[in-house]
Amino acid sequence: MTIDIVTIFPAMVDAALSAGVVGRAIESRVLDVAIHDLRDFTTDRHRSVDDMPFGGGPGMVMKAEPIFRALDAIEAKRGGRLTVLLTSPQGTQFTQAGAERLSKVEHVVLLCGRYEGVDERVRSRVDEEVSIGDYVLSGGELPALVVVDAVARFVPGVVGDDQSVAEDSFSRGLLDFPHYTRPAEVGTDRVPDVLLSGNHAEIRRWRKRESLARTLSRRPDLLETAALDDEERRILEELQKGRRAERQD
Ligand code: 4GX
Repeated sequence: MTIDIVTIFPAMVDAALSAGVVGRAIESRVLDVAIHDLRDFTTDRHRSVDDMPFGGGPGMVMKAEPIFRALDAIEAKRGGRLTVLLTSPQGTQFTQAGAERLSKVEHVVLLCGRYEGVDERVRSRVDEEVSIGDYVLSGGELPALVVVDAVARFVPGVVGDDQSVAEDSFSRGLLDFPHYTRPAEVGTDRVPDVLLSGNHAEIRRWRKRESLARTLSRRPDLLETAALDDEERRILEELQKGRRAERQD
């Protein structure tokens, strides 16, 4: 897949994309990511990307034409249909399922908004408006980076172990189980015996139970849509029974 990012802070986006598994995937050309400085698509002496809002009021609005010229250039370069995303608090919530769906799209473009937002006419070229959560940021760069990271993990070859992507807690709709590494004892705090037992069936069951217990106590909403197997359903029943008993006394 190809990802084009349009921003007024290309250095910020570039720095973030050079680290970790995503950085390695770009370097090894498993992922084709290009960063475009919106100011390169301006035509005035001051390279203006924003202007005052019609109707008055505080703040500035991103101009439509530099964005249109950037999209035209990307379209010409990619030579196929673009799927244009705008990151904004008005968008539909970005989820793990959304990340997986986007990872199958050939050409994705991320528009990073700044200021009060973009001229409304830009939306005629936007396919999806996505929000990464209900809080206000100072620009769309961090949301775009969040989208790139979550989407890239689904592209074959980006994460070393495909198994770990498939088994990722959120892909299965549950919270993760606890992890431990050496040493087996930190002060008096010991690793659960089962993890040192070598009994892999027991370990698998313990992890399922921990995942389910955490999900039940922290994110019960996830249990409505989680795809549970028979064993998980049985363990969940048990946990719920235990919690009901707890509340009785
Ligand atoms: N999840 N922001 C975008 C400017 C803006 C506003 C409207 C386009 C349309 C955000 C979020 C977020 C702040 C990024 C406003 N651009 N984006 N920016 N939360 O808060 O995605």
